[in-house]
Amino acid sequence: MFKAVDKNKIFDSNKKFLNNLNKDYDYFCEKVSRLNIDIKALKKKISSLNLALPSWGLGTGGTRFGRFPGLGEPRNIFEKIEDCGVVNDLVGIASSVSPHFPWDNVEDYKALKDHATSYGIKFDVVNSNSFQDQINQKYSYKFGSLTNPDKSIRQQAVELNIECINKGKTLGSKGLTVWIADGGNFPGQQNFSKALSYYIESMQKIYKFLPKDWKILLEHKPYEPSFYSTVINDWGTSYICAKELGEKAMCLVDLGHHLPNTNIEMIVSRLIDLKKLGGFHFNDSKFGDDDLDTGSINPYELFLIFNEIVCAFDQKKISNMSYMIDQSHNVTDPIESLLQSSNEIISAYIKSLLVDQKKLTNLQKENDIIGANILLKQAFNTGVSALINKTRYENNNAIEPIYTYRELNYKKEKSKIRIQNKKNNPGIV
Ligand code: PSV
Ligand code: MN
Repeated sequence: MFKAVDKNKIFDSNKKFLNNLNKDYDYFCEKVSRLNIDIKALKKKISSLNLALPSWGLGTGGTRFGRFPGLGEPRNIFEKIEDCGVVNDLVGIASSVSPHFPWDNVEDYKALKDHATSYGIKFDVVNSNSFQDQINQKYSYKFGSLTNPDKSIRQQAVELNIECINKGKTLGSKGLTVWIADGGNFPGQQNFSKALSYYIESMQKIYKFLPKDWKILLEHKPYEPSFYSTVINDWGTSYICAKELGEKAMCLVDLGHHLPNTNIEMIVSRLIDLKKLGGFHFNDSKFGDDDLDTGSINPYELFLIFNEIVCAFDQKKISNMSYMIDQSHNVTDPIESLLQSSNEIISAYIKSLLVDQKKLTNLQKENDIIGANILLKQAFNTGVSALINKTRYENNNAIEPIYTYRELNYKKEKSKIRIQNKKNNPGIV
C-alpha cells in the first residue's frame, strides 16, 4: 500500500544509498555474529513494531506565546491522514493514527475510515478532549471536567468520552485514552479527596460503555494547566484508579509527564509488575512536558525504558503494548520530526534487544556494578542504523527517510492546494 508516496520515487532515491548501506550492513552482521545474535529475528522485530501517530502532531504546534504555521500544513483530519501515509510509506512502522475528539470531529466516520484505509492507515486509540471548551458546548470546563464539583458538568464530560468510544467503534479503534487537565491553581481551590472520588465515579460511568475488546488508558501528569494540584498527578494515583476501575483500565506513561530527574524506567518496571502498564506516549523533554522530539535530548533514557519493556516481554510479564508518539512540532516540519522520532524509537528498541539479559542478571547477582553498566552501554553504543535501514529497504521503504522526503518537495506541492486561513492562531495545539 503506497498511496501517499510514489513507490518508484522511493526506489530511485534508495539507489543512491544502496552501495554504502550494503558495506555498513556487512560490517554490522560481522560484528553481531560474534555476539550470537539472530539478525533475522531482529529484522522481524523491526518490521512488526507499530507506532501510532498523533493526529494533532501532524499540524504545527505552538506555545502560549504563539504559533508559526508551517508551509502546506494539513487543515483537517483527512489531510492529516494523507501526511500519516507519507510517514508510513517512508518508514513502514507507523501505520496507524490516534485521533483526538472533538478536534477531529467529522460528519461521516465511515468515510473517514475508508479514507484512512486507502492510505494504509488504521485507527489506534481515540483521545478525548475535555480540557478545552468547544463551540455550542452547554457547560464550561474552566473549573474541571470529570472532577468538576458540578454534577451536570461531570456528566457532560462523561458523555463526551462515551461519544469518543462510539466514534472509535466506527473507526475500528480498540481503546480510549483519557487525560484530564483537572486540578487547582490555588491552595483551597479544590477538595483533593472529593476530586479524586469524582474522577473514579465519572470514569466508572465511561468504563461501562467500553466494548469487550477495548481498553481504557489513564494518563497522568504532575502539572499544567493546573499548577498547584493536579487530580491524576502521578503513576501511583493512576495505578490506584486503574485498579479500582477494572481489568480493561491500564496506565499510560507519557515520557514528558514526570518531574525533572524522575527515574521513568523504574516507573515502567513497577507498572509492569503491577500488571497495569498499557501504553506510552513518546516524546522528550528538558524541563517538563516540552513535547520535544523523541530521543532528541535523552536517547539513553529511551533505551533504558525499552530495556525494561523487552525484559518484561521476554519473561512473559506483558504480551502487548500500545505505542504512540505525542509531540508538539513548533519549529520543524511535523513530518520530518515524526520520521526522525520513529527512527530514534526503533533504534532504542533494537539496541535494547542487544542486551544479554542472562548476563545482566548474573552481573547483578555478583554485584558487578561496572560490568552491568558496561553491558548496557555496549548495547546502547552499538550502531544499529545499517540493520534498520536495510530492513526498511527490504520492505520497500526508504533507506534514508528524511532525505527521500526532502526530494519529494511534498509540503511545497501541498501548499498549492492547502490554502491556509491567515488568522493569527495563538496557543498550543
Ligand atoms: C497532555 O499534555 C497530553 O500529553 C495528552 O496526551 C493530550 O491528549 C495531548 O497531550 C494533546 O494535548
Ligand atoms: Mn500525552
